[in-house]
Order: sequence, then structure tokens, then C-alpha cells
Amino acid sequence: MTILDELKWRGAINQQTDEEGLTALVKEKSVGLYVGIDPTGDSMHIGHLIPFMILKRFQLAGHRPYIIIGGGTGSIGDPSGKKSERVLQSMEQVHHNEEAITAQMERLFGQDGSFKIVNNYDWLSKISLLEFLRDYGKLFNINNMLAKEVVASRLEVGISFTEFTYQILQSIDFLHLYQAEDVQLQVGGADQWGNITAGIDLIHKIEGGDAKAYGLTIPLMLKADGTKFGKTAGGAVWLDAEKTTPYEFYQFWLNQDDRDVVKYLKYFTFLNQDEIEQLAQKVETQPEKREAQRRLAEEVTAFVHGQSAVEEAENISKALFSGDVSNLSASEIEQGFKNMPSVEITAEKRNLVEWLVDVTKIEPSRRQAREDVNNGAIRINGEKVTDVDYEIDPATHFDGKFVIVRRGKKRYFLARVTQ
Ligand code: 485
Repeated sequence: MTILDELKWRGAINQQTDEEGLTALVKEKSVGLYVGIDPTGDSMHIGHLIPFMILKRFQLAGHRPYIIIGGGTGSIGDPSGKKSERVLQSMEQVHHNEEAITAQMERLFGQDGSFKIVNNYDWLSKISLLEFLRDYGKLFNINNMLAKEVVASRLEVGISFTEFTYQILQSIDFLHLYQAEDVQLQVGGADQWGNITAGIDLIHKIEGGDAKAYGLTIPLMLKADGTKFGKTAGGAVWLDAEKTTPYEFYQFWLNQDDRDVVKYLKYFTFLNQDEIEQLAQKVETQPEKREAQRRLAEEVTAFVHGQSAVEEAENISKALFSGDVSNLSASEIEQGFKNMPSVEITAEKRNLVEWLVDVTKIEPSRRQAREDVNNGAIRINGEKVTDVDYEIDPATHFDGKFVIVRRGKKRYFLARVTQ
């Protein structure tokens, strides 16, 4: 099975410029290939992950991956997929984001030095205006540029000369890597087709019509229920642990629909065909066990945040489910309770009923608080408390930093000790 057969089986190929040519090439040599990303934000989200995981799959099959961080292109902005003109980022913002994305990329893909990470600011910023117009501009036909879907779809609303020029910059990148590093393949999302084919045309014009350069795009990710992939109620699912905690990240994958989970195992994990087919069978025969979802959550969380993050996420899930929260660590509490109601309290000892009503406002009235305590509906730090005279002492658990309250079966509250 060639790497291309594998990608096909994974459902990861949308379009190829020359399937036969590329198939022959990957059999013949260790192929240089690249994916580019613009630093429009300071973190990638899970939508970005697939093309870079495809680079990793090529690398595992013996090929040579490159990543372009678009410090140059990012200062312009790709019009692909945008309905209106972008606001330019300041150069400080571009550099800040570029550093953040580079660091994230190095953590995920650069550890063993098998990926080369380069920044197109290094070559694009050195081209003078006259060189740009004479060496490159002359090779681009305006009629072809206008016909690209990205530009054509913007003609009604309008597009600036700056954004119109973006495809030339991305083309120069492909040419640069082709010449300097023998990179012959560019991979990207479906929206990148126009930019990738523009680059291949430029290579052909400069290097001759039989120069071997190829493009491959991956499909747009769709969910079975028609909603947008990679979004939760709280927004995008980020790879940065500060924006999306590893526990939220794990939960996101764990909650995927049975109709989508096998597709995601193929896209987002390095499990092989046998392993994925076995899990697919479990989805058919024992969907209630959610084994495929659990495996997906474990694999992707381990890839992005490391194995210890998986263990933390599993501890948190188990503790919240069973109610036995007493052994959670401070970091696990921060993650697990991020989206639950919380209040700030002092370290002062108080009578439980007063504390529930006056300090934390978890209970609306003393009568209700007493009733809940008497009925065994209140748990403090995982222990059921049925004595209305019980005294809360915030110092007893979690290094004196938190008190965890559960009311009824599912409703958790976190009290944070602030002094
Ligand atoms: O030489 C290149 C320079 C920049 C780029 C690519 C090659 C970036 C590209 N123009 C772009 O805008 N990519 C998007 C981004 O940066 O967020 C997304 C694509 C998506 C997928 C992903 O990057 O919209 O389809 O390719 C990696």
C-alpha cells in the first residue's frame, strides 16, 4: 500500500493535480513536501491538524516534510474562504503569532528534527518591488488569476490589489522550496487548490513544462448532523492548553457522534486499518460502550498534550461521574471545573447551612439548605453530609485552596479560597 493508498483509505484526499505522476513519484524517491500556515492567530485549532498529520504520515512512509510558517504571507492575508477584505494585522501582531505558532509546531512535529520548519518572511521580505514585478508578476496572467474561485467569488464585493496578489506570494514559496529543497508536493485544505495550482504553473514556467510538481488537497470536514466541525458552545477547539484545557479537549473527542467517530479515527489518529476496523465493529455491536470515542479521545489528546494529560482527563471524568472527587489534584480541579459555577470564599470556618446560603449562594434559603442536607443531597469534597450543624473548614482539603460542593446527582460548584 503506498502512502497515497493509505490517504485514500482514510478518506483524506479531495483533489490531486496528477494522480498518476504523484503515485509514480512516491514509489521512486523520498519526496519533499510541504504545508503552509499563516499566523493569523496565536494558536492552531483542531481544523488545522489534519494537513499536518498528513505530513507526519508521509514522514512515517519515508518522505521529507516541510512546514512554512507564513510570516510574510500572514502580513497580507489569504482571501481564500473570506467573503470580505481582511483588516491587516500589525507587524508586531504577525511576529507575535508567528512565534507562538512556531513553538506549537515544534512541540507537535519538530521534536525529532525530521520536520523542517521555515518562515517565508525570510525570502518574501527580501524581494524588491521591481524584482517582484519583473521576475514574477510578468509570469502571471491576470485572466487566469481572475478565474480562480477565490478571486471570482469576490469580484462583486470587491478585492484589494493586496489580497489579489496573495496567490503570487504562495506560488513564490512553492518555487522557493522546489528550488532550494527539492520540494515537489504541496498539501492543503480544499480552499488552497487555487493557490497550489498557481504555484505549480509558476514552477512550470520557470523550470520547464516537465518539471515535476504536484498538489493535493484534503476534503472539507463535515459532520453527520450538518453542524460545523471543530466548534463547541465555547467556540473553537484550540491546541493551546491555556485556551482549551486538555480535559475539555479530551471531552470534545469523547462526545463525538457514532456516525462520525470512525471517520475521525481515520483522520486524527495513527491507528492502523485493523485497529480502526475493530473499533468500527464495536460502534455497530456495542455503541453504548463508546469504546471508539474513548480510543479517539485518548489518541488525539496524547498526541497533542501528552500521555499524562490523558490520565488527568480520565481521572477528572471518573471523579466527576462517581462523585468521588477527594483525590483530584489542583490542576485537575482547575480543568474539570473550568466551566462549572464557582464562587470565591475566604478560609473562614462556617456552619454548613449558613455557608451554602450566605457565603456561596448555592442554596436560595436556609429552609431549602436544611432540607437538602437532611435528604442527603449535599456532598462536600466528595463526602455526603447529613448533619445541619456540620462546620465547613476550607483548610481540610486540596491544600486549603478549594471546597467542592455537589448538590443532587450532577450539579457541581467550586468554591475557591482567595486569601
Ligand atoms: O506557501 C504557503 C504560504 C501560506 C500558506 C500556505 C502555503 C497558508 C494558506 N494560504 C492559508 O491561508 N491556510 C489556512 C491558514 O493558514 O489558516 C489554512 C487553510 C486550510 C489548511 C490549513 O491552513 O485554510 O485549508 O490548508 C493548514
